[in-house]
Amino acid sequence: MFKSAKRALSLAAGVAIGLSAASSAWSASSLEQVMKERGLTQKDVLAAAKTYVPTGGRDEYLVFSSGGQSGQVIVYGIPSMRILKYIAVFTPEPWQGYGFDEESKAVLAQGRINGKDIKFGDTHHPALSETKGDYNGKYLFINDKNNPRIAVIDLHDFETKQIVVNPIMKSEHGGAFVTPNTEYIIEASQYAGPLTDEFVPLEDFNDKYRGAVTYWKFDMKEGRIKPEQSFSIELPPYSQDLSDAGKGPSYGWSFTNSFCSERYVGGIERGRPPFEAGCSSKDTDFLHVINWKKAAELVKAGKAKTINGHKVLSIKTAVDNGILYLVPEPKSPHGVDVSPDGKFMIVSGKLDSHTWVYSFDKIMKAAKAKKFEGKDPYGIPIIAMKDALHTQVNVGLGPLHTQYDSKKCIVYTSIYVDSMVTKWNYCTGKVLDQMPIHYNIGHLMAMEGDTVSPDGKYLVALNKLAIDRFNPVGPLHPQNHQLIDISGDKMQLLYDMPLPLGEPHYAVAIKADKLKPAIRYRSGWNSREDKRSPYKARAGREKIVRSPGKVEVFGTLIRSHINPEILEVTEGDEVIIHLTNLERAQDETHGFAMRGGNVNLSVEPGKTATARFIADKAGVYPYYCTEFCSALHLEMQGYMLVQPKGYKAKASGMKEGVKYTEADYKKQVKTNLDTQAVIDSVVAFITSHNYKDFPTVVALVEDATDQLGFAAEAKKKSEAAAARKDWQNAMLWANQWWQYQVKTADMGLRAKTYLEQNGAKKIK
Ligand code: K7E
Ligand code: CUA
Repeated sequence: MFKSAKRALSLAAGVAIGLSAASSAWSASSLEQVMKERGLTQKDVLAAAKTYVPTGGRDEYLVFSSGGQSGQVIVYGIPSMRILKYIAVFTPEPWQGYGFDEESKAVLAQGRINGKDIKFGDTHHPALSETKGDYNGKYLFINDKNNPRIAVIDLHDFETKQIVVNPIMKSEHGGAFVTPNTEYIIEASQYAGPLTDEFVPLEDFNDKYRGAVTYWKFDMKEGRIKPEQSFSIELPPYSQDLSDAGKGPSYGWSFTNSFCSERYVGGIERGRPPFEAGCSSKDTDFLHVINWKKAAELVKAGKAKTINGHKVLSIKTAVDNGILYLVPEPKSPHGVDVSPDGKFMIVSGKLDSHTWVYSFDKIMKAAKAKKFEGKDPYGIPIIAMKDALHTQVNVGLGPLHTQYDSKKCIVYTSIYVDSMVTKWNYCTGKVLDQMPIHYNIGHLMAMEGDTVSPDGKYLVALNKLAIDRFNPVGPLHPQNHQLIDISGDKMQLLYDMPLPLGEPHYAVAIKADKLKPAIRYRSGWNSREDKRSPYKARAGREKIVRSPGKVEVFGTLIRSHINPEILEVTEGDEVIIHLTNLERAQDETHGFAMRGGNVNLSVEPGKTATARFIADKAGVYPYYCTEFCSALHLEMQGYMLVQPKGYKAKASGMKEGVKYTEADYKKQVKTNLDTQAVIDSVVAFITSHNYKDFPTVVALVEDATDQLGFAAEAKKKSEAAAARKDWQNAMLWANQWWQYQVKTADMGLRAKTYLEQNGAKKIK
């Protein structure tokens, strides 16, 4: 009865208290005592207080971190560093049903290469969509270094909607970076290759291998990349690296690094020194300076050639039209980061101890005056370093990436070899502070640090190694993100967070209140394509459609049953199961899993998802809901019966385990009426308070009202059966009526507790 629901709730609370009580520190009464027992210093406690988010609290920033070899995106909060989600992108991921339902299989299929399904991606650089150089909270993009691809994630539901394969690159690294209004998503190649798909021997490297930078056109309204409006610029085979887009005065331009401009091709087995020797022999490499705005006009004017169906501007066309320049940059550079005001670009050479600050203004002046120090072997004009440089600062050995503070001219550079962060001023060229990092920092990220208006506050060091920072878990270690307080003059280390999911190369942090994710889908929604599913089913309209060799189910999910519960098919049938989650309640996802065939769906409220498979072996296949959705979740089950060909069903009906009497029915009805009285008292409490001021409670009340409606329907069926003296069905429907009441009571109680804890006021 209702009491049992209450008991279950208090039981859960008891368990939670028991757990915390197990730690002796918790039971200690004073802060000093806890510090003593746990060996914490004052500094530790201060750091803890700066990161701790009390139960039920929210983080100020959300981070989207690359998931490296997992092919996913990791979402976590700052300052708490609590992981909130892994977004499946290039890789099948069962929890989200990604790569299991037919709808998401279609998304992954967009990323096929040479007709092959690619089940792995190496994600490096996430980028948030921007308007006027600021994050608008709408979309996230991320690249796949291994299989040159870019994915589009919609932040309305944190799902991957599109994957585009780069038609000319064989490898990439310099993606994804966006232009200030997300006109384009920039993707630069890494290891050079022929732009076509043919075989070309390495002996032809200088002549026939090429790099490129692709500008993917993005339609913000539709939320999709438009491949037919996208284009690339052919570049020399220089191993292009990271990119960044200009803004403000440099709007319309983009910048791409390179390494191995020596164009050295290794070959240890041929007795040649390895790549690493030949790729670092010169003192400088090249920064590519490209006018993407003019390039787009040239493409429109028909100046591009077509390779693999994709528009490509040749080096010659780019040079002839003054949209491509080179500037020497320190040996083996990694990041290029444009300042918030768009006037400077900071570049670091991994094999150097300096960061080099370039002035966009100086570069433009030299370009206009045609003041070049020469041309590279491909005819691209080279602007002398002295004509482009603003300043050069000694920051430590192995500088990689730079992020901007909210304070003018203040930046933070990750120093790989010396394993530290250097804080410095790029206007004066002065180093201000240095902090050791454990161990070997790669990227670093400040809050909204790559926008036109960085927030400062926190910095995260994305470290390559964890070594001894955490409890050992075998030879494969997690990665370590270290949270640093940058609000003062000196940097303060606050927290170490292990990330056990691939190598997160880069991350971006957005103010959490800029995101407006949905809590449910519109009913019958194909979330992967963002449109109403033609396969949606409504309550009471579920059906099974049969044709020769095929069974198609239009079913529903709602606490706590799957409709259909019995599915009979014939061996060899193609089975297609469309399931719609009828819930409107927040966080009432149902799953659907069946033995033996990779059948696994995640169906969030409102969603319609499809499983398709061949029932190739006769037998019995239980299926069930995989999310603990209610007290009767375990009963959210069913059977698929795969009958052998030619099977004839037995004539007799199903035998039930228990025979019910009129007394059973009456007892159940009494329980139901008692439960109703409790529900009524909860409802009275809620409606006598200003519950409409609490959106959480309004949602709970909506859900409870739905459940109560279902209860009323079951009640009717039970009473109709009782009138026929069919005590079996009367009792079963009375029980169903009670099941809905329990769900109602559960919502009601949650709403009541919420109101009590959040200071609701009595009205009238
Ligand atoms: Cu690992 Cu940007 Cu791909 Cu640097 S990247 S460290
Ligand atoms: Cu639905 Cu468990």
